[in-house]
Amino acid sequence: MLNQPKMLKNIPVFMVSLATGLTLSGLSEVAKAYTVAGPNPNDPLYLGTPGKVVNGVDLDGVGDLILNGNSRCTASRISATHALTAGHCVTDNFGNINVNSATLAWNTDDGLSVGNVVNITTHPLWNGDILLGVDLAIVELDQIADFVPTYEIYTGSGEIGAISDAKVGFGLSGTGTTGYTINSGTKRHGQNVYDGVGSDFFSDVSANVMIYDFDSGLQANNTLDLIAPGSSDLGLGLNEVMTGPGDSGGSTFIDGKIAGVTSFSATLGVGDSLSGLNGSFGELGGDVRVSLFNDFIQDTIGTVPEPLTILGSGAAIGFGTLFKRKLAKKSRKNSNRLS
Ligand SMILES: [Ca+2]
Ligand SMILES: [Ca+2]
Ligand SMILES: [Ca+2]
Repeated sequence: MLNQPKMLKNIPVFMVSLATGLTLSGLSEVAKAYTVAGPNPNDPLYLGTPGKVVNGVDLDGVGDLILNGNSRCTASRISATHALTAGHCVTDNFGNINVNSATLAWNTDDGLSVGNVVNITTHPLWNGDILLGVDLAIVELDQIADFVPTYEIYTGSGEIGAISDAKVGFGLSGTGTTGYTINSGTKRHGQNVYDGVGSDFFSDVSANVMIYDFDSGLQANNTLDLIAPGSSDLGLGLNEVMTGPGDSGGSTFIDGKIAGVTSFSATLGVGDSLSGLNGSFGELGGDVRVSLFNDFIQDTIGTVPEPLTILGSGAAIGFGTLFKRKLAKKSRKNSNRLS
């Protein structure tokens, strides 16, 4: 059942965007996985085996998110009970939460941790439009084992041009030559470089999105450089990866922290080594720039003060806190508790 994950229940038909207008409108929200630059996706170089640490990042905190028993995304632990993923993993094309049940599993060198999702919160501005760069959701679990690593959110501003520590996900895999040909469900990782933000390249993509290309090492597939000369390098050799269906929601780490959440991939009319959207060399990827949304994330995972702690603090403070809690509740209308 999980061998052919339908990443998004309603994957729109991908529309090739014309290089002339340089827009990405109509592009499908694609899912993600890792297609790798090297000849063998099962090379240990790419496998996120339990206990693996890459460039200082313990990959064990990146988990396998199964939705409604029939689709897959990736999510990373960010608190005692929360994990960060992509909004489109848990909603329809209009941003409405459509998950009835979900589990999140971490297979670590200390053991297996599996929890049930009990609450889902999407970013208040998430409406299904991936080009806005607010494709974020936080899932709350009934339990997460203590041994699962918890990641911090990157809050710097040095993402563009930085070589990621790792991009991680459980999606379809393959090579840059073949595109994705291998089932999802295996954790893989690799690297890429954010060449710019969406608005640097496309008139209809937000600066909240960070864009990168899947380099083969040949200028012919250096897509971002082809459409914006001087903007992009020839890649990282065997370490270069692109996402595929199932990688959505996965993390890209910079300075050991979560800097990007996998949101979509795209193919233009230029640079793509294998026609169509299939994870081949020359395709583009878009990640949510997480540093811009730290307030939303901290608000969502933060603990609400218990009534007992305000009892002795005086009526005025108690009243103010109550008011704040009401506001907080109101602003979380995109939050769904699963039964
Ligand atoms: Ca690249
Ligand atoms: Ca490039
Ligand atoms: Ca392609």
